[in-house]
Amino acid sequence: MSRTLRARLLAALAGAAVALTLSACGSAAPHDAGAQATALVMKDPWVKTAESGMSAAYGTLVNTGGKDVVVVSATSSVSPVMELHETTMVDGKMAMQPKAGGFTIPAGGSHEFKPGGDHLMLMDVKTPVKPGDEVTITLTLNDGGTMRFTALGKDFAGGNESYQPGAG
Ligand SMILES: [Cu+2]
Repeated sequence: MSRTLRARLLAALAGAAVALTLSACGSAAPHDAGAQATALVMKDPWVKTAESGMSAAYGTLVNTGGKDVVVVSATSSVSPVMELHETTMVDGKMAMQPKAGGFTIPAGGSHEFKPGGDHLMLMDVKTPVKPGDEVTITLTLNDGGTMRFTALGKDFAGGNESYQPGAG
């Protein structure tokens, strides 16, 4: 390879690197309020079937972005009132209570919602949730953005921890 050709090749590669850097910056433009919201992906979301009353939604929330995201509230098509719950031991029994401050999904990390652990609580189911039903759930994030996903209705016998309103 001639010296001139090598110099040209290097210059071309450097140019490509600059172009990549520019486009990466462009996608994170500050005026794009939806940028952070789209960094969250809910994997395998499902909601426990229920005729009425309380139920819960589960799944794994993945943060593909470079910033921590805090989920501060939730609402759904079948139960407008929802709470963010954690499960703890109270007097030797599993009990759930609102999670103070919401759930932080670390940058590049994930947070699992599962029976017996953290979950998205449907406080008052108005429309019965049957197996296979699609329930739209909207999460509100600490930056004011929202993130929406569809959870599938699924029969499940567990996740009946007693509720400790306002505990902790
Ligand atoms: Cu709960």
